Amino acid sequence: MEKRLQEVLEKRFHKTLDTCTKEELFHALMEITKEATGNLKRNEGSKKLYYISAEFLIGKLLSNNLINLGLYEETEKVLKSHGYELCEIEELEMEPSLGNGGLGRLAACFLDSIATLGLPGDGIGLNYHFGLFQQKFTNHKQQELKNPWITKESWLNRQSFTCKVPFKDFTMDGVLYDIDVPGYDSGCNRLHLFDVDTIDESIVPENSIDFNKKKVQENLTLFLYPDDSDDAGRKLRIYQQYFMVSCGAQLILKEMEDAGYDLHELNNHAVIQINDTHPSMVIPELIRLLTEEKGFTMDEAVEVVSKTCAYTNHTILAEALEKWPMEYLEEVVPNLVPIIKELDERVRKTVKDESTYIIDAQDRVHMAHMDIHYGFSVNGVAALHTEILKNSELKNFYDLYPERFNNKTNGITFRRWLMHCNPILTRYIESLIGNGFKKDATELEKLLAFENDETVLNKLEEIKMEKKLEFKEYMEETQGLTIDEHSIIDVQVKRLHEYKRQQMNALYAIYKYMDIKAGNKPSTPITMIFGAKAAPAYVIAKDIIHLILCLQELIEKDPEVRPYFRVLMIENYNVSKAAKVIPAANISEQISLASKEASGTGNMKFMLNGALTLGTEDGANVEIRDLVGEENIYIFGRKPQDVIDLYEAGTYSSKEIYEEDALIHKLVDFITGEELLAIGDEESLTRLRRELIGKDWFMTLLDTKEYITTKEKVYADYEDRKTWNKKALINIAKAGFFSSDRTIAQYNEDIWKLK
Ligand code: 26Q
Repeated sequence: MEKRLQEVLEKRFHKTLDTCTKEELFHALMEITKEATGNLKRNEGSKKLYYISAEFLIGKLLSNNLINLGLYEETEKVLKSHGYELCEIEELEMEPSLGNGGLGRLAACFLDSIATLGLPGDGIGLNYHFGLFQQKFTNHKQQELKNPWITKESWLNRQSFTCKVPFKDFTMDGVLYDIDVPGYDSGCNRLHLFDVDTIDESIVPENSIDFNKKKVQENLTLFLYPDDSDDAGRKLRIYQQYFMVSCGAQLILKEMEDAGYDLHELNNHAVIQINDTHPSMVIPELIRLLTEEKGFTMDEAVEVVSKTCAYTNHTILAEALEKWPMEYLEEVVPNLVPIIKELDERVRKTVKDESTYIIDAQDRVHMAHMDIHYGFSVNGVAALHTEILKNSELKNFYDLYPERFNNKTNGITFRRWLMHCNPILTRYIESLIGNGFKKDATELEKLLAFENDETVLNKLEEIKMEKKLEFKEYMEETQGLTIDEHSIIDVQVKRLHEYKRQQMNALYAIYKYMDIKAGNKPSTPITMIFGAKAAPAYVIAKDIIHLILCLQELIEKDPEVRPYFRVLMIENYNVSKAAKVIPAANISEQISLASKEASGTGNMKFMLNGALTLGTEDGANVEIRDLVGEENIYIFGRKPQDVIDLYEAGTYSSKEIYEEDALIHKLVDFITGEELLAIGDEESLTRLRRELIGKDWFMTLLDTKEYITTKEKVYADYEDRKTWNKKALINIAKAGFFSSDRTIAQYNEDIWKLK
């Protein structure tokens, strides 16, 4: 590595390891890493997976690629001997923000595991120039800025493949950029990101995310759409989706033909995993290409496409299920309209249940319905989620096609979420149980042999302290906030959404603030940390951020409370910040309204790094509980079935709770009390308080009391550090199940069957 680094530095910059700048060093390292990845063998076989997704939240790549290539430690040593730290070089890399949250990050973890397991499988997505917006806090509010991440030299490799995508009044030329995906000690796959050469980045002003939505040729791949985006952007979203699937479908067919396969046997050589409904138009697009360009009859095309496509559902929120007005499709993708109508007709001929039709009475196209009728597999992302799909949300489909439904509980790549983000813990685990867990994560269970070993438990606590200190330094440098490393670090980081109930955590903060003001000081100080982006058009979500930032300001300025209790918000929460805060956490907040969080994956990352979960009976929390046992997790709140019944009955009234419960009344009123109004914006805080009392669609007030008592118990339990550390050890030991290597092995075994 040293020799090669010196060569590259000399050739490119006429510098040496001792004279180069950090930027030059970063570029040299990127070049060497790309070269090493390029030399890996491609994973190959007679059947290939295409994982098609509007989001791939891959994060920074330098360190992870070095780890997977087996070059990390050597590189670290070489740099150290010349006075550099690899982690400071890593800071110079821009983070691609090609995803919103869980779904996008899952796709990235999957790519890592697919390559690691040696399976031939590529990702297909879009190359958004500004990704998701960048978040800045101004006047205690979220401000959105563009987030350029593509530098002159980057991980993107331009390819020669091009294709034409026909829209209504014009055709666009798709171009392709690939990012190599090296597996851990394995071969290599690719992430294909499609783009257009006519994009004009200059139409977006500085400090803004506004642009002319009508100029599709210039704006198509500028931004990733945040969920719940405004109506004006919805058509553009269809343009993006169609562009992605048409380019993807053309690439797939070309690869199949180049390999000499008969397209009538497409399903024997390709499987397409549709990541939520965002890429669903790949089904009618493939049918269009096969019938219009490859001489297929409609019957032949429908049959082979149905045997090739599989669909993953990531949400049970009705409002998040995509239903596009036919009118929009006619305006954007008229080529697909007759095909979608034909697919709907075929359903109508054989199925009585109107609720499963693709086109509904309001002439809206239900993307998920198309996926289920014309795909061979439907999966949920955690055991509970899949059961809810089968028994309520998609019951009518389950009755039709029970054999298509299956569960694939999500997972995370341990290369990023243990080895990279927590090398000291990784090394310590290795010293205890050897390095077999790096290839087989279930070997972490060997740690259970040490559950009563005080030396080991103390060492785990020391490692946590070290990660807290690193995080403290980072927060000081980036946001000027000095964290008390001796405090309990209690973290809720995830997209902001009412169903995830950051507002309930904020109500707890109000409770604690008042309690301390009343003279009850906690024995160990508490630091509550939030990190979340809100969709720019999601008003209440932004109000919740405002509330949290106002609480932060109130407490930071209060010398009576600040030494004991603080509320801090991480600005622009993203993958790299996740990798910094998660290893420092003692408590993992997973407090969604039961039945609403399909799985969650942050919960798995915290557990793996020795934090204890404070959560509801939701998503993968249920499986975490089953693995670690009731005594090693804190579960509270209304049960999923109760919540489903409450919605069904329509009897939930937050107003009643507010009026009958004096404590809740006080907490909710504090939102518009004089302390916060002196800091924040009256309109925003009033709207939030009114929402909580008048609607509270995600039932915050239902669980608030039990949340407060449970959280008090968690904090009290922290005082018995030995028992706490034992619980942490058991969480780490039981995390092996949540390796995405396991998830991918199951996808392959049950769905993909790659050869
Ligand atoms: C839809 C229409 C228009 C614009 C945007 C969207 C849109 C964008 C993103 C809808 C949904 C998303 C993202 C969903 C998501 O991240 N779901 C999460 O997926 C994770 C991986 O399976 C789960 O762990 C989480 O529980 C689930 O919320």
